[in-house]
Amino acid sequence: MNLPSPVTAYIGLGSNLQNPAAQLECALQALRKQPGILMVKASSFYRSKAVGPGDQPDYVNAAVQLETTLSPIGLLDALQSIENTQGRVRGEIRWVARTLDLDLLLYGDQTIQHSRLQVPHPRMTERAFVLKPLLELAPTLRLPDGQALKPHLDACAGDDVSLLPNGSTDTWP
Ligand code: ROI
Repeated sequence: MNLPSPVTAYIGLGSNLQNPAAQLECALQALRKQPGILMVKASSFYRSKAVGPGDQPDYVNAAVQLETTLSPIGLLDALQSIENTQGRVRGEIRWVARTLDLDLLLYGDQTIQHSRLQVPHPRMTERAFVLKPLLELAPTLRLPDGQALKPHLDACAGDDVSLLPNGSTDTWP
């Protein structure tokens, strides 16, 4: 029997509650332990101003590149189970503060329209907090339609996203 060949996927990580940097470290550990997932590399951590309505604490954001034999929905299930384990509360209201967000950004060169999943992530090209860590991992990365991502990052360069200095999270709100 042939084994499924691994696909390269990119995940965006974000947290702005309950020690966000520790939440991201914990999620990286969980991803490393997940059957069917091989972590290739993780970006630096970035501090970013919350995008969206209301007054929220700053976020910590990062991205990872992985190889996976899971299907897109299998990978989504794995990501959601890690979010749930880390206390993510799924409510009715979008864009509220959260302990952990794991977004499937890209899955090989596939475009996916499913009731639970859209790939590429529909808002990734507008968000410096996604693009900065992602392009740190893969500076010449392109969308499945061939569009380069770097010009999108240049277009949102005014967004407040900066490298998080090591050890600076002890006093996080
Ligand atoms: N804002 C930032 N800076 N980082 C995020 O990860 C993030 N995630 C979200 C919303 C609420 C859109 N804002 C964010 O889901």
